[in-house]
Amino acid sequence: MIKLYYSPGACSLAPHIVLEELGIAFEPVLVSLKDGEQLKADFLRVNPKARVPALVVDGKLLTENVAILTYLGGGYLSRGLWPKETWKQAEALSLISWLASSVHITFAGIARPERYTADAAAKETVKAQSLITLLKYFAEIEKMLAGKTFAMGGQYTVCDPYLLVFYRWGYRLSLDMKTQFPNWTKHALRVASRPTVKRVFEVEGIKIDG
Ligand SMILES: N[C@@H](CCC(=O)N[C@@H](CS)C(=O)NCC(=O)O)C(=O)O
Repeated sequence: MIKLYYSPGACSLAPHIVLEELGIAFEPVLVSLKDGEQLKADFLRVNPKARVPALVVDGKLLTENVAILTYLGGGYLSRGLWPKETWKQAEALSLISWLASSVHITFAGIARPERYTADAAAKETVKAQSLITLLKYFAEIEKMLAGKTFAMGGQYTVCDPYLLVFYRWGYRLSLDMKTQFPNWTKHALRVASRPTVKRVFEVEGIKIDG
């Protein structure tokens, strides 16, 4: 029995899409971050870290996108969402680790500057500097996707829905994603056009740009 605790449009969107894509039985469980449900006792009993995604497999908890995506991709290798060759696997791991430890964290500097400083003026500095850093990372993603169908080349992998999470968040920051990041936009539209992704967007009540 697999349960995925998610919040609409949060980084849990990546494993949500992957689970749908794998075609295995799972139960999506809504934890609304905007309503602060991650801090309520019911969810803290599941994940004391108070974050989504939380994947529960046969009663055992797995947190962290890098671990969850690796488990789902590698654990269901025959479904084709994880490279088969060791070098390619390491490359996929390298990408999702960078997304989690650099790109995601930089968003936190913009949306949650209080994690880095209690000083009101310094918060504005953290936000401004984080945006500069984020744009640098977005430019790297844009370059990486040039001439590619998917992040790993021809194969659609768990990396692609994870990239889609941050593409959508670009709109939240009112970035002109289409003009500034045309390669990434093509990639995001390609991923979003998959029937599995459409179904998950519907369940989460989200769109590619909002
Ligand atoms: N490193 C974790 C980050 C998880 C995380 O920060 N999730 C966010 C949603 S994108 C969350 O649950 N935030 C709730 C909060 O900060 O209170 C991962 O990659 O899984």
